[in-house]
Amino acid sequence: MDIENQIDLAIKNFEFDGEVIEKEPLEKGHINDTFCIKCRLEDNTIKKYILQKINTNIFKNPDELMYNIVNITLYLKDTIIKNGGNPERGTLNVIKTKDEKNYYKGKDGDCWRVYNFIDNATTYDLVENAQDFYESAVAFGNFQMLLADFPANTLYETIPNFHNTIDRLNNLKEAIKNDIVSRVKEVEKEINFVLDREKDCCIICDALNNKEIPLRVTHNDTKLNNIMIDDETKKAICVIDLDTVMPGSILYDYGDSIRFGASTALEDEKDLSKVECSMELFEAYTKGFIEGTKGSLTSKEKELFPLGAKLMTLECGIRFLTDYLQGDTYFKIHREGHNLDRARTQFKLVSDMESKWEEMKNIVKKYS
Ligand code: ADP
Ligand code: GN1
Ligand code: MG
Repeated sequence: MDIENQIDLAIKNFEFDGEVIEKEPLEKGHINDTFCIKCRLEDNTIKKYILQKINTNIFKNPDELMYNIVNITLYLKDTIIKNGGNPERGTLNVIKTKDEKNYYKGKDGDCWRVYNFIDNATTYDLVENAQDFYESAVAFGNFQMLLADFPANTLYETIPNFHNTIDRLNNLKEAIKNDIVSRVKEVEKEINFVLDREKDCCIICDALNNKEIPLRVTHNDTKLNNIMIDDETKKAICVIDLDTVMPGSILYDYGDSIRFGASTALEDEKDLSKVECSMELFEAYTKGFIEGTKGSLTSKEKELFPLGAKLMTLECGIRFLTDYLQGDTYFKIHREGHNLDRARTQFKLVSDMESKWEEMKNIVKKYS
């Protein structure tokens, strides 16, 4: 069945207010297929929803995935209400199917979920100013605080070893060995860049295993386009894309935000001379995240912040490169060589961070 038919069938299985008049694909995000569903209400006003086709090649167990998300969002909703906030804008809310299921499964095995649409808010692929990035940091820090008491043992691990950098490196080595689309010869420079940094890959895992840093419930995918910023107030109001909320290290969340948001260029910029890790943005995020977590971070965690930023960037580059070598089956691509371009920006950022290491450490110290 083609996607249009799948969408129409999915729509029939949810109780939308009003009449569905438009289905607009939203192109952001590398994983799921996301649509804005517009409905006309009786008074002629428009109400929007998010309809998402879950990527079941990646999330193999949608029951467990949606169990996590329903419980996390209900928990967030309660906490937001207790704190006097607006749960319709402060968290995703899962809208159940007509038969009260967390998602709809079509005949082809296609899985669909519906969320409230956070209107008059935007996700950004590139920071427009340091203040917005600071606001996103406070919100991601707050998100961490909100989840601090969430019972971690009730969460399924939706993607095992998600931020196990050693495991990611081993996958790259395997992809190099198999070279199924004969691309290894093109990327020797990139491969060597990674192999030269092999010894760094175990640092966060070792620190967790040795209990030098705590295991927390973390988001694990804290890039700027996974947070909605209110168009009017410019405050970061809602953390979205909750598929990877799992036990992890705070360094994953801090580091991934720096990787994406402190870059002076888009994640897939081809002109590497434009790609740098901005120290102004690094400082804005560090300040906001430490404020947002309200003193709950340990000194060891903060000490490892620069390393978290570097390692999350290296890891993401490793994943893009691996996907390139495996024929682009994981991340959505929109052009030839897209994953390689993405890998190259990540490695450029890693080198740039290495050259600014002392400055990064000093900035973290200033706010610790
Ligand atoms: P992916 O896992 O593919 O990254 P996301 O859940 O991040 O998918 O959604 C992709 C994009 O869709 C987001 O970057 C955001 O722009 C938009 N989006 C997702 N959920 C909502 C929502 N509840 N309200 C408004 N926009 C949303
Ligand atoms: C993916 O889903 P999205 O686009 O927010 C990926 C992240 C990567 C990111 C790189 C489940 O995030 O881990 O860091 O792309 N998500 C998953 O942009 O693999
Ligand atoms: Mg996303």
